Formats: sequence, structure tokens, C-alpha cells
Amino acid sequence: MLRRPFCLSALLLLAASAFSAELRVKVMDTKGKPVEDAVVSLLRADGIPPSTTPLPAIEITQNDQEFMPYVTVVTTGTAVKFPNKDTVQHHVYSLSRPKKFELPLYDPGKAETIVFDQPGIVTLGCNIHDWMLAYLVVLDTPYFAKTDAQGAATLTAPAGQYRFELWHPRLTGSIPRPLTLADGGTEPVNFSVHLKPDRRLRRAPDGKSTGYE
Ligand SMILES: [Cu+2]
Repeated sequence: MLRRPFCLSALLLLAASAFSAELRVKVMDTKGKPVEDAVVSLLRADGIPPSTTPLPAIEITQNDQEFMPYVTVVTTGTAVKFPNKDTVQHHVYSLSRPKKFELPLYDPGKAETIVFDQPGIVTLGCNIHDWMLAYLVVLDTPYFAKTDAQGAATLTAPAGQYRFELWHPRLTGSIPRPLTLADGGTEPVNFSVHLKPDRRLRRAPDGKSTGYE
């Protein structure tokens, strides 16, 4: 009878420590400037996908003839809403393998929803406004984060063996590497990455694109 409370508290302790491992990541470019919008994620090294649940209330808006945010990360199965919060119509589409779709011309104030049921990178564009560009990163793992303006991100996951991945729109492919997440935390990981030139179309004041930057 006396053992039961002990076992219960031991289990609770175990459960608490299993979810306490934290990994801090810093991403800089080769010139030492912080890299924002890099997506860092952890996949289990044994290949078994961790259980994920679709994220609630994810939106990629169209406002002032731009997508917001530029990079969004979701788990597989997430329904993403595309509200037109602009004063003009948009025609959102993607030709990317994980989800080819099209939301034909829709009016300000309207919102369409798409479910992203395959992992991968989905590039978003607008048929009317060539410069509109955004990325949706669909992951089969709940352990991910996106770097902020300082190039910093913090991941939290159970201690264990992982494959760490780093993705950014201006990187070629992703950078995978094995990583052990120690119970209670791991040393921060710093990356210096070589980014391709920014190929985003620059937007002219009259609303017409002027070509590559
Ligand atoms: Cu548009």
C-alpha cells in the first residue's frame, strides 16, 4: 500500500523530465547577420514519427498585397485559413508537390481553408500579384520552431536521439544532422549558413513588379 504513492510520484517525475529537454538554436549567415524565418525541427532518429495533432487557428493572410507571415510552420493535417484582409481580390495557388491547390479570385473579407495532409514545403503565390510569395512548412513532428529576428529559436522535446533539420527559403535543401537531446537540456547549437540571393520580386510603388532584386 505504501508503494503506490511512491510509484505515482516517480512516474510523474519521469513524465516531467521526459518533456523538459530544451534546445536553443542560433542561425547566422556567413556575414554574421541573424537569419530570420529559418525552420528548425527534430525527427526521431529511429524513424518512428512522433504523434502529431493538427494545429488550431492557423492563418496566412493577404493584406496590402502581401502574404503574412512569410514563413508558417504546421503539423501534417492542419487546416490553414487564407483570409483576404485586403481591399483587392487575390487568387492564391500552389504548384508544390505536397499540396497543389488553387483558390480562384476571391473578394476582400472572404476566407478559404485548405487542409495540408502531406509533409513538405508548400510555396504559395498569387496569380494576380507576382511578388506575393510565402512558404508553408508542413512537418510530421510536433518538435519545431522558427527563428526570430535575432536568428534564435528554442525547441522543446523529450530527451532522445533525433535527426535535426534546418530549412530556410534561401537554403538549398535542408541541413540534417544527428542530435542527442539530453535530459534537462543541451548545449546551444549555432549554425552559420550560406544563403542564396533573395530572389523575391520587388514591388514597385504602382503595384507592378520590377523584376528580381
Ligand atoms: Cu494577390
